[in-house]
Parts: sequence; structure tokens; C-alpha cells
Amino acid sequence: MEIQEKSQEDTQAAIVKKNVFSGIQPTGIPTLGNYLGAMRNWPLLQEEYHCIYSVVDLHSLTVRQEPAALRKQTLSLVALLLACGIDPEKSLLFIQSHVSAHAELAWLLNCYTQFGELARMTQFKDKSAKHPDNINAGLFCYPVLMAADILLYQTDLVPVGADQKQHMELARDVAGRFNGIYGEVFRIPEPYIPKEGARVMSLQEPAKKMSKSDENPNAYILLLDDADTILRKFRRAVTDSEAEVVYREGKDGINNLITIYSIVTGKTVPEVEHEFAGKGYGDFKSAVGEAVAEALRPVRETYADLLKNKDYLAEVYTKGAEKARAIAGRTYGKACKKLGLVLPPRP
Ligand code: AQP
Repeated sequence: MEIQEKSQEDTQAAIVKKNVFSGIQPTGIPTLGNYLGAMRNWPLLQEEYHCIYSVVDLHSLTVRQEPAALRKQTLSLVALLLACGIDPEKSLLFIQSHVSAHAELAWLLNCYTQFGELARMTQFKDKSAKHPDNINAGLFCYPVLMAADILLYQTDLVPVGADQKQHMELARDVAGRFNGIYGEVFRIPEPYIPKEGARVMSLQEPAKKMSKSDENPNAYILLLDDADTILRKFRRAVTDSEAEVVYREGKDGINNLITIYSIVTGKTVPEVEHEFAGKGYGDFKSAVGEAVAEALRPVRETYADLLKNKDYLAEVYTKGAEKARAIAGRTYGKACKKLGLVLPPRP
């Protein structure tokens, strides 16, 4: 009797478990920004939700990539996500291009997205300014592919950094528009933006977000930087001339360092201010560097072990893609049917 009740409870829990989807581009080694804003939070959701995580390689093609580097970065990112704590027994982890429904649904959704909506996207404007010689259609349609990624899995929550809020709104609008015409095909997803770390800023230009594709390597901390490099980059971080470790408007550099230190040590902002009251920026920057190096050490060590086992990595992303294909195929098939596309006979 007890067993029966327990199994009913389990079934109910399985039914109400919400779906989570998120992705990260293999455009380089992830930064501390990617880690605090996204990757670190993904494993924390595995117990409570059905989590699906993807290395979104198709997105990275919107900016020119060197083929050998892209291949290496993609595998490296699979290993890094596992090193951050994603458990393939609990979450699906796969490479986006292995599930063709992503590109296919993106095409369908392109036809339900307006030119004006995409032209307003801040990331498109920023990246067009950064790569004026390659303002390609893929860069323009990036948010539609992102909408397809999310909508294919009937996603409830999307854990992302604050920079993706605008793209999330578009995904919701496109899904709502499609559903409005054809009935309930897609679940409307919500962004899941962390309270802290949602926007880690550049160490050199603290008004700008930290990005892995920044031309200045001192602007970012990479997850695979060694402890000396991390310390050196924090010591060079741009601050201000006040020499006061307090979180206050106008102190972008110091605010960023306080936020980072507070997340990696678990201390509150007032505790951090108190700890460094009367101390100079030099001491503070060194403490932030040491705390970050220590927080990233286990990730680096586990990553190095995982990378030695390429067969295991292949097994993880192959199984992940098989399962993802089954879920994505159902949503894609439903969308095609609603649109009036003739479905091929089942094999
Ligand atoms: N600075 C940041 N602070 C907090 N979160 C961030 N994210 C990115 N930068 C920060 C979050 O990381 C996740 C994966 O991002 P992505 O690699 O898919 O794309 P991105 O947002 O364009 O990241 P980058 O580092 O700036 O890449 P590049 O330089 O290639 O464009 C997302 O959830 C993002 O919000």
C-alpha cells in the first residue's frame, strides 16, 4: 500500500515537473560571465526540472569561425558543462546541429517574425557594429533560431543572463502569434534570470558586459584561465580614483568586483564592504582574484579529466541528441501539420 502511494506521488511529481531549456555558443572558452550568469545555475535545476541543455553550434556560425577551432571548442564546451555539474543521467546534453528540427522550425518561425522586430534587437545592432563586413542574414535571424531551440521542447523556463531578455520576449511573442493562429502548439516560456550574476561586466570597460569574443583578453576571465592569469587580470581591472570599496552608482568597476566576490564567496554586499573598509583597491582586487581562482579550480580540474575521455563525451552527446530528437520531432511535426504541410509517411 505504502509503495503504491509512493509510486503515485512519484508519477504526480513527474507530471508536474517543468521543462527547462538553455544553450551556450561554442564561440570560445566561456567567461566568468557565462559561468555566473548561466552555466553555474544549470546543474542546480536538475533535481526540480526536466533539464535540456545544448551547445548551440549553429548560432556560432553567425560570426565567422575557424572550422578546426569550432570543432575543438564544441567538444571542449560539452566537457566544461559536465565539469560544471551537469549530470547526463538527470539532464539532456546535446549539440544543436545534431537535431535538425532546430534549423527546420527556425525556418517556419522566420515566416511568423517581422523584419521590424528583428531589426530592433540590441545584440544584432551590437554585433553588426562589431562585424561591419559580415552582417549576414543568420545574424539577423539569430533570435528566431533561439526561439525554435526553446519552443521545440515545450519549455517552461529558460535560465539565461540578462542580455538574453530581449530575445526571450521575442520568442514569447512569436510563440503567442503562432498559437493565436493555429491553436496551442507551443508552450509560452518564461526567462529565468538569476538575481545575482545576471550581468557580469568587462574588467576593462565596466559599462559593457563581459564577453568571450572581446578583443582585449584582459576584459574577461576565462573558465580555463590558470590562477596566476586570473589574479593578474583582476589586478589590472579598471576601477575609479576613490579608493573606497562600496557599492554605489557611478562605481561600475568596483560594483562589478563586489558582485563577483559576493557570489563566489557567498557573502552579502554589506559584508564585503565591511571586510574591505579602510583597505585599498589593491588588496580588494587580489582577494577577488584569489576567490575566483579558487571557485573555478574544481571546474578546471574535472574538465581536464573529462577531456581525456573523448569516447565518454561522444556517448553523452550522442545519447542526448537521440532523446532530444524524439521530443523536438513531436513539436516540429505538430507545427508542420497545423501549417498544412504534407507529412511524409512514417517509416
Ligand atoms: N557577461 C555576462 N553576464 C552574465 N551572463 C552572461 N551570459 C553571457 N555573458 C554574460 C549568459 O551566458 C549564456 C550563454 O551565452 P552565449 O555564449 O550563448 O552567448 P552570449 O550571450 O553572446 O555570450 P558571450 O560570452 O557574449 O558570447 P559572444 O562573445 O560569442 O557573443 C547566456 O545565457 C547569456 O545570457
